[in-house]
Amino acid sequence: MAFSHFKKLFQGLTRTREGLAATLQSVLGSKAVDEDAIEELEASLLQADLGPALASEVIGRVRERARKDGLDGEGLRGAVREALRAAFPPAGGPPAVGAGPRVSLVVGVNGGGKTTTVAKLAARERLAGRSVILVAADTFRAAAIDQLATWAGRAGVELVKQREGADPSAVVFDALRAARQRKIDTVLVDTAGRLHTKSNLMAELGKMSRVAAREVPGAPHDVLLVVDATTGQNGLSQAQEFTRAAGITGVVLTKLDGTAKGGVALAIHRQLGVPIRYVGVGEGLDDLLDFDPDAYVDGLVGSAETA
Ligand SMILES: Nc1nc2c(ncn2[C@@H]2O[C@H](COP(=O)(O)OP(=O)(O)OP(=O)(O)O)[C@@H](O)[C@H]2O)c(=O)[nH]1
Ligand SMILES: [Mg+2]
Repeated sequence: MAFSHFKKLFQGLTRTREGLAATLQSVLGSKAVDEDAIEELEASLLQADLGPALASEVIGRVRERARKDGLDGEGLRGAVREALRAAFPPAGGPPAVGAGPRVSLVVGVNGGGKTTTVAKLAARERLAGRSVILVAADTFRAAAIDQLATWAGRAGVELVKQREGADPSAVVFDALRAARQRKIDTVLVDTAGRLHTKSNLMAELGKMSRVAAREVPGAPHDVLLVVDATTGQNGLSQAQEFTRAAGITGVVLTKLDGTAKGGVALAIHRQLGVPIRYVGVGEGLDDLLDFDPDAYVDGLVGSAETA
C-alpha cells in the first residue's frame, strides 16, 4: 500500500486513537500489565466506539496473553494490535461482474455523505480509465439533483436525472438502459437519505434493486451503506436495518477525520460480517481510501515510533 495512503488513514484516525494511545503510553515503563491497566484499556476501546461486545472480546484476548505469557508495558500495544486483527474476519473482495455495467447503489441515513461518496467513487473510476454514469435517484429535492450534477461536472462524468419528485426506480431504469446501450463500465446510484426505521422508504430500495436486476443481470452488484463515523454505535443499528431491507454488500465509513469514534467500523464488520470497503477522510474528491484492516488497526493503536 502506498505510504501516502497509510498516512492519510493514520491521520484520519488521530482522534479515535488518542484515548487508546494515552492508555498504552501510561503503562509503557511497567514490568507487568495489571488488571487496572487492562480495565483502563477496555474503557478506551469503548470510548473509541468499538462497542461492548467487541471491546470485551479484544480485552479477553489481551488478558489471556497477559496470563499465559506475561505482558509488560512494551508488549501491550502488540497484544492489542493482534487481538484487534484477530477480531476481523477476512473479507472477500467485491463480487465478480458479468456482462454489462457494474452497478452500485449508495444508501444510508440523511447527511451521512452519500452524494459526496458517489462523486469520490466516480473520480476513482475515471482515474482507473473506466466510463461512469451517475444516477440522480435522490429525487426528493431539486437541490439534491443539482448537487450531484455539480459533482458530476467536477469528476468529469455523465449524469442521468429526471425532474424532482420522479420515481427513483424510473431514474435507475433510464440510466441502466443508457449505460447498456453505450457500454458504460460503471453506474453509481445516489439515493435519498432515509431513516432505517421507515419501512416504506426501505422498501423503495428493494424496488430499485429489482428494477436494476431486470435491466442488468446481477445488478446491483454492490449496495454500499454509508455510515457517518461520528454517529458511533448508532451506525451499528443502521447497518443492521439496511442489511435486512436492502442486502448491504459493503460499508463506506465517512467523516473518519475529526471523530473519536472510528472504532464502529470494527463493530459493524465483526457483528454483521459486512466488510468495510472504503473510508472517507475529507470533503474532497480524492478523500476516499480503500479500507485496509492492517492499516486501520495500526491507525487505532499507533506504533511505538508514532505514539
Ligand atoms: N469531513 C468530512 N466530511 C464529509 C465526508 N463525507 C461527506 N462529508 C460532508 O458531509 C456533508 C453531507 O454530505 P452529502 O454527501 O451531501 O451527504 P448525503 O448523505 O448525500 O446527504 P443527504 O442526501 O441529504 O441524505 C457535506 O458537507 C460533505 O462535505 C468525509 O469523509 N469527511
Ligand atoms: Mg445526498
